[in-house]
Amino acid sequence: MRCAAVTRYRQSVLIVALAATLAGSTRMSPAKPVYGETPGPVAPPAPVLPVPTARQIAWQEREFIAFAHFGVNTFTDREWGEGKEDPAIFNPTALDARQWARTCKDAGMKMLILTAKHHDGFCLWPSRYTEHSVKASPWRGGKGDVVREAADACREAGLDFGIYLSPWDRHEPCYGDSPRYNEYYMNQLTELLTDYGRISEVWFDGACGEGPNGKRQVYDFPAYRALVRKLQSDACMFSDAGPDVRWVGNERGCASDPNWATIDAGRMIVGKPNQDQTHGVFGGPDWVPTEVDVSIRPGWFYHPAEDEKVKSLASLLDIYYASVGMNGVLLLNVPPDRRGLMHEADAARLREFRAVIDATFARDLARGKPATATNVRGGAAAFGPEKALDADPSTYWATDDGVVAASMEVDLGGPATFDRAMIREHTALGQRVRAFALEAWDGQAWKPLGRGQTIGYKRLLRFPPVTAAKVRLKIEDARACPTVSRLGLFLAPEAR
Ligand code: FUL
Repeated sequence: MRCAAVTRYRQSVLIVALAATLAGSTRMSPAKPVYGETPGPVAPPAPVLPVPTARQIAWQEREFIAFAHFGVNTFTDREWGEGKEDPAIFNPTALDARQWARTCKDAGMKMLILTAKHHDGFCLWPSRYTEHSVKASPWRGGKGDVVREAADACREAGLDFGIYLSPWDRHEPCYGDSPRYNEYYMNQLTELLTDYGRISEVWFDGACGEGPNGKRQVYDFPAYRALVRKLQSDACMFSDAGPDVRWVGNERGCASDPNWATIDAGRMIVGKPNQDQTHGVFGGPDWVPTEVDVSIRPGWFYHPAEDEKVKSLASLLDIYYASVGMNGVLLLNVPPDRRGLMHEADAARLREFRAVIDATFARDLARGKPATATNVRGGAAAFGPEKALDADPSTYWATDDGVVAASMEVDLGGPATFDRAMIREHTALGQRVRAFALEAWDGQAWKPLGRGQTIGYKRLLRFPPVTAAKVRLKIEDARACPTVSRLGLFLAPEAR
């Protein structure tokens, strides 16, 4: 539904732009309209390429998603299995995928990505292409299918579902015989992409620990990608190099400023992360935004010894502001334990986290306030600064073509206290802003609250509580006229 709406929106943007261009060419004197009047349609800014696809927009709008690392490692207390594990050890005593879905849903996550196969090669579904799977385990008498239970539970809870299928496989004998293993891998992908309903993300892990004397497998990524596109055209593919979503370059849970949604994909190689992972490339030719993967515990898999080491609330909040608040999507791993449940300690921490995020962003002190701007596109109310303060995410403040530095000022109608700001660009028309600053009027002068390079889909700023009656957003530089769809001001519960 959402994808169709986005496509329709794009079509209407193009039609409006075309109509306005034709109308403009016959106009005798293009007198500048006075802001607030209705001088006829003003064309929206032309897109600045590249722009996100509908599937990438849907992915970014999820903002916060879950990873579930689960498999033989859960039972051996390891992070990387060797591929020699006896399937008999896989025997969760109380597996309940609905509890996973509930835990994720309550945390405000929008999708769950399950490790259908990790590097050890053990498959959580009864693949027809190997015996090394749940069907050789005692769990559910060898008739179980974790992928099925997880996919069904997610669908029932209204969560999207994604799969992680490790290319590196330490069990499969044909690994290293490149054509044969590529066929094996694609057969498994086909099973996962045809038998489990809608798959919204496919995670291609670049890790390989074979070492200099290990097996050499040349992965056929172009063929893998074509297969995903053919079987699940809405699915986003993650890897170091995209094509839809890129790794952020660390597993600490932070993107850094700048974090451009664009890269030069031709320079990226899966398994060989480079500097572009972290920052992207401003004005790069390919739209491949960052997914920030991090675990709620030190390890990716469940280890009983880490029950006391679940990340603190403060650390999860830092991660949130450095990922969702830095133009990324947060992929937080919550590993099911040996019972087959997400652990109580993790679930409790997620509830605390959600409560703080909800309370922080419940009341936007700038919503609906009057605003002025140094430049408004065509002087048209449709592109006025109030559009960054309304409840409609599809409207935005925009300037005239060529105006890449401008500011908007919000009148809060009296002193208001806040310590968080949310700024967003209308990224359906491309990521434009390259430098901005936020300031508050203290009665005598403008005082800096924060500045940065990246805004993108969403930028969150944290600063000590400030009381002010006016706030100014300065766009200092942009690739093309800026499109600001949101300026929000909030007070976190910690400061109330
Ligand atoms: C890495 C893997 O080696 C880890 O085990 C984990 O799956 C992480 C998300 O990606 O590359």
